[in-house]
Amino acid sequence: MLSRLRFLTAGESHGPSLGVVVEGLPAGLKVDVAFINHALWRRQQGYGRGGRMAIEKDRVEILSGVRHGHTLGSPVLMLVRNRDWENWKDTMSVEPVKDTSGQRLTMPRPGHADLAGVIKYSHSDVRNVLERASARETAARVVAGGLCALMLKSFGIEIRAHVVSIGFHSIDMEPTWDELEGVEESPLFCCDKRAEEEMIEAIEEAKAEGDTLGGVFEVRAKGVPVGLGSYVHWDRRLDTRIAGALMSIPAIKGVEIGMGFECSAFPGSSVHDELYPSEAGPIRKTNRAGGIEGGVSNGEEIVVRCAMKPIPTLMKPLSSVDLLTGEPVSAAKERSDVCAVPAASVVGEAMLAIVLADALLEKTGGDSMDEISSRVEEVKEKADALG
Ligand code: EPS
Repeated sequence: MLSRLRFLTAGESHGPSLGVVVEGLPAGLKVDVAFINHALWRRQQGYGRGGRMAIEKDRVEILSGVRHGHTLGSPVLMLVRNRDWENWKDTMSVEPVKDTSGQRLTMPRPGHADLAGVIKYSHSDVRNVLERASARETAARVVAGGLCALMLKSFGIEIRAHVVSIGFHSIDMEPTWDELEGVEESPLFCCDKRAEEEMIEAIEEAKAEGDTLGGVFEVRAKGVPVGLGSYVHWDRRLDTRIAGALMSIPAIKGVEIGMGFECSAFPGSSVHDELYPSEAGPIRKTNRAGGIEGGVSNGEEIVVRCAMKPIPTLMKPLSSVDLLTGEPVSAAKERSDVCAVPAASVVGEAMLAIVLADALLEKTGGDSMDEISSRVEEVKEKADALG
């Protein structure tokens, strides 16, 4: 899916740390650690988060690939330590422990990777699955995405996300780019105060009932030059790559770009973004395509929405089957979040940043920021020359 960048995360939810290696970034990128830590902080926020977030204070540690504040072009290895590891040293011990039979989890949670995971890897303990399937892994993605976002930012490309709905409660507006600034000050990263109040109430109700809630978040990118992605092959289309990357976020069940599913109900005259002449070349007055036409970025804001299912760990557990006895039981109860849609929106930003950084590198080539910089200017000038 990625053509110039590679990244690989590692780590279990209650192990010593999460790690990520990012490879393919140009040399000379200024690394703003505070920017990455701020993204990590935002991922921990959001009304409806559980007890774990009170324990963790996620911070990036850079172990390679950066010298004197700039990337070297070599693989960047980064860690986020799990503070909760202190409480899990025996359960998650790397060394063999004497008798683990008493600790074994055998009640898979419907909707989680638990059952398919134990069958796939021949595990006898659901913990061997859930530790890696946990959305804690997304902290490592936020770190990788933070580096990519820094590269994009230096070429004038910015990414912002916000929450569109929680359960049945949706915002009643289409926020402008500027209205998304500072959205993190809202406890739900939501621009619409009325909807935010309803969402908070819904989360409180779900919590009281031992239930969980999903929702929809939107991620946008501004300043993306024309021509990222391609219409010539299915796997080089920008929309293919964005949809795949966003779909890879745990609990995401749907991804749409621009008008998305809604465009299937309307005639072409109400869906396509008409072109008008201007001094700056052809312009559009609408952006129903969400910044991508024919698999290629068209210079408008990229707009992606993701539907997140409710978290499958319920305090009022669903029915399950004990894998030891085959008898009906209640699913395992792990400490969890009631709603993590705001957190997922930050992961959405990270995944979009990774895809766009990769597509920009593919378009502009270059081993160093200097080389890429002049190519980015050329690409932008070409679009401007139509004016
Ligand atoms: C998460 C950490 C986890 C969960 C959550 C995401 O911590 P713990 O398991 O110790 O409570 O809060 O994971 C899930 C919701 C899940 O389904 O796995 C995090 O850091 O984002």
